[in-house]
Amino acid sequence: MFDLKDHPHRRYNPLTGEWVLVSPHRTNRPWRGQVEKVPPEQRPVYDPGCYLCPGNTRAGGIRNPQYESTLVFDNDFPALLPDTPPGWFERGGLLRAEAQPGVCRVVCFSPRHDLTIPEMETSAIGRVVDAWVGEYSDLMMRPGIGYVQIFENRGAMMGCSNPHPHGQIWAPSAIPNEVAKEHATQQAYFETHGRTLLSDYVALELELGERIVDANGSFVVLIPFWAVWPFEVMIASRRPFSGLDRMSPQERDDLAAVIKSLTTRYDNLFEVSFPYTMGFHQRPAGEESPFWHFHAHYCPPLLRSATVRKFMVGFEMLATPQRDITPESAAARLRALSTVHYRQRGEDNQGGFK
Ligand code: H2U
Ligand code: ZN
Repeated sequence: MFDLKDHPHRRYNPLTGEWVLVSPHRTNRPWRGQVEKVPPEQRPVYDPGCYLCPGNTRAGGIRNPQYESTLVFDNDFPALLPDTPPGWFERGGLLRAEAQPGVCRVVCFSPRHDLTIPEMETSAIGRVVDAWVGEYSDLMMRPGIGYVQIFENRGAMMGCSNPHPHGQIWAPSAIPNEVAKEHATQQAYFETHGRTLLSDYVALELELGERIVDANGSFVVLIPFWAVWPFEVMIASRRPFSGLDRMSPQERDDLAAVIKSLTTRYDNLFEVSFPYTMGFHQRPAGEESPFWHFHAHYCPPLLRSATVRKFMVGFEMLATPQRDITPESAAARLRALSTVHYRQRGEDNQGGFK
């Protein structure tokens, strides 16, 4: 009699080995509350006070070039420093520390201060993908780098300090926690089944259909069965390749296309520039890992409107994350949304800048 649609249950995340509590009975009624809208923010194409705009001076005195598509530079306030001396600390087996050399980079997605990823043309997003590919390939080859984490924090709600479209790359010497979990689970799955965990997962989701948001020839966009955030999404490649550097030209174009359509749906959901943290998970530096299956995670905090967010507090912080809205209903909502951006509707301009 147990029904995923009605009864409180926990769902297993095979990538992390962790569980999420789902309470669907709390949202069986449609939401009737008010949906607040926030007035659209008007930003200039160029902001003389922005440290990411072309030609402006950053902290530390370096002047940005008049770049035309993307700009990548070493973070002027890096959390990791390349020349950190190796070393470790240990007391009684309980106090352990290890030096962490590494590199932090900033990636500007566009010279335009006023754009966001969904408002850029697919070809311009393709050049952002090229920048990510270049950085991943380059940093993976540097001695002492263990992992290259590419990510974007979007929106003030996610702690992003500047609306100019940009992301970051942190490349530490050790494999970070979340990646280490996925490394172990994917390796174990591959050893048992001879296929990557995500190829089998994606095939299952395509068969069931209810959590699929979008797909093209190379990528599938879905809300994972075990998603924690209300509109958390995974973009997974159809072909099991291990990192950005292994993409074909077609896969590069198809990745840009799903990034544009997903972020457009996100913005259209509450007609607001949708905040999120996104990032790629891919093979760490070192030996080839056939079990690693390239994917992106998008974790947006919003729950019901432009201003009502989900908090990870209480039970979730101390015990297990919990959600009310099911991944299936969240996927149905995202799937139903237009892939024409709400700010570009009614205009001839279909794609934004370049
Ligand atoms: P966030 O707003 O997503 O935190 O990104 C801004 C990054 O840009 C942040 O990591 C860096 C900050 O250290 N930065 C520079 O490298 N140079 C500057 O002149 C200002 C900010
Ligand atoms: Zn992952």
